[in-house]
Amino acid sequence: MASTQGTLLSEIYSPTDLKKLKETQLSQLCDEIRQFIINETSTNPGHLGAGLGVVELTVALHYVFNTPYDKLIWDVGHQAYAHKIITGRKDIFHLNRMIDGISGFPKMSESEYDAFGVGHASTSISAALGMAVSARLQNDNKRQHIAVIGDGSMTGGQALEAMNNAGVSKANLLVILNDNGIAIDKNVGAMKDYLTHITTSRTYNRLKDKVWYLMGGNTRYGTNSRAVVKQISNALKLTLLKKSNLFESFNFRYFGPVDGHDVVQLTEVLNDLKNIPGPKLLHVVTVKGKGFTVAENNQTTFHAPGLFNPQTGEIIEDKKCKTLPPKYQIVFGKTILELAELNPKIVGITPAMPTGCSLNLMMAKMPNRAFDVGIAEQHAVTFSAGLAATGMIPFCNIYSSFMQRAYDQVIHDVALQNLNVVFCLDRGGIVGEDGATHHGVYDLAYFRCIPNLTISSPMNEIELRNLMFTAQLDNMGPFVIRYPRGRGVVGDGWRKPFEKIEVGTGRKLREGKDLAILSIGHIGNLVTKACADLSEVGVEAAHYDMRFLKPIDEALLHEVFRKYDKVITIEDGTIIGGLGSAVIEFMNDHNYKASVKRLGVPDTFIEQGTVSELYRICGCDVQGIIETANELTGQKVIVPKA
Ligand SMILES: Cc1ncc(C[n+]2csc(CCOP(=O)(O)OP(=O)(O)O)c2C)c(N)n1
Repeated sequence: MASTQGTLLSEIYSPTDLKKLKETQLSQLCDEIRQFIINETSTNPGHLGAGLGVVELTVALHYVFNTPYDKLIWDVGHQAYAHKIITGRKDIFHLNRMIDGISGFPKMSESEYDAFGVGHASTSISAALGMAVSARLQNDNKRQHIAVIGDGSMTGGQALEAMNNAGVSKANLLVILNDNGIAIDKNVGAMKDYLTHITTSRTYNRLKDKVWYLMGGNTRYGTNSRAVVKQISNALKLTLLKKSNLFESFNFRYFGPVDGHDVVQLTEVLNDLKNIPGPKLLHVVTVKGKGFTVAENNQTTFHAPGLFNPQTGEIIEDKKCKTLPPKYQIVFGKTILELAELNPKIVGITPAMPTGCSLNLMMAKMPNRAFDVGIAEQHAVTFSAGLAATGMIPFCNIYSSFMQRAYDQVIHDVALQNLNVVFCLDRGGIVGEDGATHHGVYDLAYFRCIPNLTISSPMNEIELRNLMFTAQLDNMGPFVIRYPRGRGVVGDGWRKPFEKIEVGTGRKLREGKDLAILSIGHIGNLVTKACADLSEVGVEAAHYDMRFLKPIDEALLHEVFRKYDKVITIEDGTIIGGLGSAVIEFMNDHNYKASVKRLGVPDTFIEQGTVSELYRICGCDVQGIIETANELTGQKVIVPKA
């Protein structure tokens, strides 16, 4: 059920309702939206800090612009909760990120107000530019196109490619740079320094305000904003902002910085900007977590805090967690540190996810050997290639779904050069509530066709550790280790002495008689359970943990096809192109004949939900394995024990 709503918010069902409010009421509405978001996310976890930071901006945008006719495009989209609430999804917001509920990100099929589907960073300016050019080609010169992009996402290469293109397009495009000084972890790089310089340049900001005031009339920015803007812009910016204004050199008119929490001022500025044609950038300064002290003070934790107390902000930990096995990301973080202490050539790289992937542990202990390169997956891969080409052993940790960005860099810069870069793909497989934009289900298929790559996936924490150890041994070439979001299965005893795993070898975990089940990665633990359940009704299934997709263990596959004519393959990835495909290709190439059933993610986009709900949909949970085994062996269906 939805949380209680304040008096103003309870009357808002669309931007039309919002526009009925007086400017003086907007601030109260913002407070009510903020409280609503805090209450909702405290019981139904999602992204919090970024959304709290843009409440005023969101209200001002829908107040001033004529959405959905005007196109409003959010970058990443994790900050778009206020937008969803204002645009008709308030009463179903308690279903945010749930199966059959609403997506945690803007999604075109969900609402006409979601002008573009997002989830990955740095796409908003390209999409908005495309729409602006399209409007011009269709003789629609009135439509406004607004991209809202964070300072972190602005560092992504695609955002800069789009700025470069937009600057010569004369398109009617407004880029709003939402500068809160932080990505998930603190923002990094030279652009961050540059933005800090602008926002803290007291001389520039004092003079800018003075000029605007002198030219002003009704609004703080003047009745004739075009004239104002022209007069204040170049000289002031050129002389006072470091060298020149970066955005002006992209042919954008630069405005700001302005206070992103003064909703009335924002509406005035946006109204003024509406009348200025061509590409322009408004630099808005906000605070991530605004209005919720604990979130303002712990911005990384409150990016997506999980369950918390809405009054105190205290995070509500699941007491069971303390006794559960460690998350794979922690095993990665602790193991790379251990390996790096043994091998001075090892370095760590992450594109903007140090806390998410736990490279922050190494960054704290070895700041010179662990790098956060910003939201820049392509660069992260080629930067790693450069390190490897000159003798280092980079462990480049990228979430599987974000690795999609860097496909060419993996082929062209690493595999073709046969460099010993170790790719640790975190969040491989179905990730749950983040949904279709974030599932890491394509990697096994998209990597399998690349020469020189070793592709592996551990079934538990010990295998992850040993694969990491193996990957840094001499001349291993490009080496992929793919593991899921969430926890392992071994628990306390995971930190065993390192052991080399022979590349290309799988393991037989269970002998069988009636059929064989071949798995890769953590999903193999479901097979263990399914085999035990099947055995109880007299079906004996062999279980092979293939461990390597490439090179695949051919000796093991010969054994499987010599012994069994009923085979199931299972993977937490697309059915097309992964383990199942590899096994069928092998069977065909060696003239074996068997009934092979492939379980995995079907050829459709899987939306949000819990991992177990989504596994059920894909038919690759314990029940799905048992049903498939029954189908192959002609046994009666049994219901697996919970
Ligand atoms: C291509 C890609 N890489 C990484 C991420 C993970 N990610 C989600 S939000 C975020 C930080 C974005 O920072 P910023 O643009 O400054 O927005 P803020 O959260 O501060 O509002 C990152 C790195 C992503 N969504 N897409």
